[in-house]
Amino acid sequence: MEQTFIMIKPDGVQRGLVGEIIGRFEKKGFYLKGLKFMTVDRAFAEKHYADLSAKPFFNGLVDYIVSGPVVVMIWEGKGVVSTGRKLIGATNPLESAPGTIRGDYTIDIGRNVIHGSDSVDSGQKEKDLWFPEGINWWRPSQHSWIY
Ligand code: 3AN
Repeated sequence: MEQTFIMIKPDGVQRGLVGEIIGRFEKKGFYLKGLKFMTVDRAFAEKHYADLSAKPFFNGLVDYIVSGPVVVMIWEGKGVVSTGRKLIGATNPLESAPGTIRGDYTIDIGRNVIHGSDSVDSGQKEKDLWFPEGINWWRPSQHSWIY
């Protein structure tokens, strides 16, 4: 079953959006498979955003991610990578549709509340980076109410 890595960024935590964001993924029908509340250092944030290291906003992005605790999660379900990104909305909150998380709760691309993996492959890599200890073992197929 497909999995994705989702991070509620420091502004999402500080603005009290954790429950709202988790609720949107739960109500859609995805399964929460891993969850941690943690603070990371610059080296770790730089590793997570390594693909963006040449961008002019890279240092500011790292400052932002290390500025406070984040909530990191693994969500599982059919099409969770692309549908998760639809729930999140476009990168620039001024372009994210109302009804999406970014569309409803943020206006600044540099404070856009949440991260979601952009492919199944990067989801796997981000899971390995953020959850080196592994995640919970339970499977949706043990239950019948969604699948
Ligand atoms: P997404 O998070 O929607 O996949 P990416 O991967 O292009 O978007 O960008 C990663 C993160 O970098 C964004 N979530 C945002 O916090 C930050 N970012 C992207 N573009 C800019 C920008 N032009 N100025 C400041 N921060 C940016």
